Amino acid sequence: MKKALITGITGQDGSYLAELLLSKGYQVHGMVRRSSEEKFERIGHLREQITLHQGDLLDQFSLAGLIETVQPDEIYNLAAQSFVPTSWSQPVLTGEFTGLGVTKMLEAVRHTNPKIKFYQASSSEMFGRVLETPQSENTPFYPRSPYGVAKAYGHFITVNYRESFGLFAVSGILFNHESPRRGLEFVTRKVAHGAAMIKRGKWKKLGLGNMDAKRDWGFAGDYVEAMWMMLQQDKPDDYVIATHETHTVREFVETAFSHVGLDWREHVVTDPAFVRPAEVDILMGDYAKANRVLGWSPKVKFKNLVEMMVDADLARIDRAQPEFRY
Ligand code: NAP
Ligand code: G4F
Repeated sequence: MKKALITGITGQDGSYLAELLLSKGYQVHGMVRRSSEEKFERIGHLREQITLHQGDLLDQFSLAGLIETVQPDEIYNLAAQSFVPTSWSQPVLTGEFTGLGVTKMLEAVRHTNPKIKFYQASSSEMFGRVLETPQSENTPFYPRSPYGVAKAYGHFITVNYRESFGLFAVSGILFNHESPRRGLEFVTRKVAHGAAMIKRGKWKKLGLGNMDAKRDWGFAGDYVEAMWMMLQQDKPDDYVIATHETHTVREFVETAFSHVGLDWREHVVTDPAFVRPAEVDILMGDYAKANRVLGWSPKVKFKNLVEMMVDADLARIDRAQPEFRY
């Protein structure tokens, strides 16, 4: 039985990845931060099948100790400060979690067991002010936020440890991926949840920032499969994971509101508080390499994704259940 260790197991991707690995017969271990209150809603349904260990990306010794204890075959490093706007208000913390945290993980792997296969959660945010469209593994980076800068560091340190020490370390350059488990502050979930609240008469208005921004949105359940596939290859390499489609935030809003029979123009207002100091105007990924080498392609299309998210929020409101209990 293979053993996997997931950092960030309480997050959106961590929960889908844990489900996938369990379905493949893995023994799944997760690293969680100590908190005064346990909030493990996304993995609540898996608690009896997984083992959780306390650790923190800021604490080098906790990482090495954890790897020593678990002795995993594969590590998926998903933990990060992942919300772009927070990276402007907490740039140092973001650099330490999202950037230096990767080096701490790689050092722990190198000194504990260099045979462990390591996945780094890199991001299309590294392309930032894009130098070409669509973006591929060969497109240079031009990050536009402290988060993007930290991810670029995490990407290159992963490549560097592969080349310097021969680690099986891969960087998955994943474009935006969403689901009903997405955090409420991200625009897709904010819109899906807002449309559902307005439909049920609980809210009247929804304030958004830049609706002209374009993103390549896929389904998180599809994307965690690509993470696993990257670690099953004979050779470590880096891959773009995307849908090769791009849509504006406005299109997402239109699709969500029309799904519940509402005219978005009557409910959505612009709120400058959500406009960023620097924007990533357009992302669209070319996943040809992942398709050719891994045999991966996205399954869920844009419209289905939007409708899935809105339906999940409607159901959640109707059951009056707390966030993420589904
Ligand atoms: P998420 O829902 O925000 O989850 C982030 C996870 O990281 C949570 O489990 C969080 O734990 C954990 N974490 C944060 N700081 C930590 C620390 N110092 N020590 C230990 N754990 C810590 O993010 P996601 O959407 O699942 O994304 C997973 C990864 O992929 C992230 O690295 C993200 O930057 C990257 N990524 C995401 C996307 C996307 O579109 N979703 C695209 C490209 C890359 P708590 O529950 O304790 O907060
Ligand atoms: O949903 P977002 O906050 O995601 P963003 O910034 O693209 O980052 C996500 O994807 C990255 C991959 O490219 C990940 F690495 C990262 O961890 C995260 O998962 O914003 C998407 C777009 C932006 O252009 C933003 O300006 O939506 C625009 N937007 C417009 N109004 C808004 C809002 N974003 C948020 N969060 N809230 C708004 O009200």
